[in-house]
This record gives sequence, structure tokens and C-alpha cells, in this order.
Amino acid sequence: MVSMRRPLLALALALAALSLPACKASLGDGDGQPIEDGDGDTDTTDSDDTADGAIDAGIDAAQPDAAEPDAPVDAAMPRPCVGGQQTLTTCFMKGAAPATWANARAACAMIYPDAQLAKITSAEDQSTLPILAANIVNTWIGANDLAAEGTFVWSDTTPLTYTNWNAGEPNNGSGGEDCTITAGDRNYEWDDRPCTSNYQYICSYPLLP
Ligand SMILES: [Ca+2]
Ligand SMILES: [Ca+2]
Repeated sequence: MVSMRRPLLALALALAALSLPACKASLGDGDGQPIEDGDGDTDTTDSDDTADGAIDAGIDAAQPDAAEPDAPVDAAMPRPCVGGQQTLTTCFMKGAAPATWANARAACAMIYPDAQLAKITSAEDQSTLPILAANIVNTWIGANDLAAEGTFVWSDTTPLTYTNWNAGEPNNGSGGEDCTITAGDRNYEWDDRPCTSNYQYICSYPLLP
């Protein structure tokens, strides 16, 4: 039994000797330079932060590189305007068949999510109407005062910054004209009409999404 105890004792002493330096270190730190060694832990945290920062910076630096190949492709791919009339920024397209203003608006939105009944914002935009609505007396465009009588907006709710009303229009004739046509029999100037009438229509959408 004695021979068994001695190795165990030796092992216990050896283990104690191994753990002592660590105990001494922590104790010594506490006695001598506790604050600086405490900073040692903080330094470790700081180095982690620095490493994270470097990783973040690496990701940030990589993102523009990853996006760059896509940007020129998008910029170089304007939407087609086959059969339409295009200005510098917009495609104007004649509708398929006469419809109410609301149904015409819905048909335009089938072309692209941001397509709408013709939004005329300049004389250049207006110049597409005689071509697309040639020989048509009444053709819907997007202007309407459905939300607030007398305040016309485009079907995307933006205000009118350009107008080409026919003399005396809009007159809200018979108290119920909230949608707008370009009048083929009056130099393609505009006139408000009852929205439930079935007319041909013109859509518009940005050439670039
Ligand atoms: Ca009205
Ligand atoms: Ca009118």
C-alpha cells in the first residue's frame, strides 16, 4: 500500500507544481501590475475588434467590386419600345383596344409594373400623341382628378407639371368628368371626360427601369 501511495503523492505534488506558476502569475499580477494585466484582456478584445474591422473593411471593399460588373449591363439595357414612340427617357405605346379609363390603366400596368396611362411631362412627350393616336378622336391619357375634384394628377399620383388643355377644359362637364383624353379633332389638346367611356388609350413607361 505504501508503494501505491508514493506514486499518488508524487503525482499530486507534480500537479500542484504545474498549477502553481499559473496561480503565482495571477496572484503576482494582482499584487504587482493588476491594472496593466487587466488591460491585457482588454487588449485581446481590442485586437478582436481590429480583426473584425479588417474583415468588415474587406467586405466593404469587396462589395463595389461585386456590383461593378452588373452596373454597366443594367445601364446598357433600355427596355424595348417596339411599335411605340420614344423620347429621350420614355416609351409611349398605343393600347390594344378601346377600354374604360380604369381598364386601360390596368392594361398598361401589364406591360411593366411601372407602366401607366400616358404621362405627358413635356412638349416632346406631347408630340408623340398625334402619331400614336392618328385618326382617333378620343384617346385616354393618364391625367385624372378622381382623388380631388379639380386637382389633376397622373395615374402614378404625381402632379401635372406640363398641360395642354383645350380651351375651356377641364370643365368637369355634367359634373362627372374625372379622366382625360387627347382630342384628335382638336389638335390633340386635352379634355376631361367621364371615366366610364370606352376609348382607345396610350401607355407610357420609362425606358430605363
Ligand atoms: Ca373632374
Ligand atoms: Ca371636359
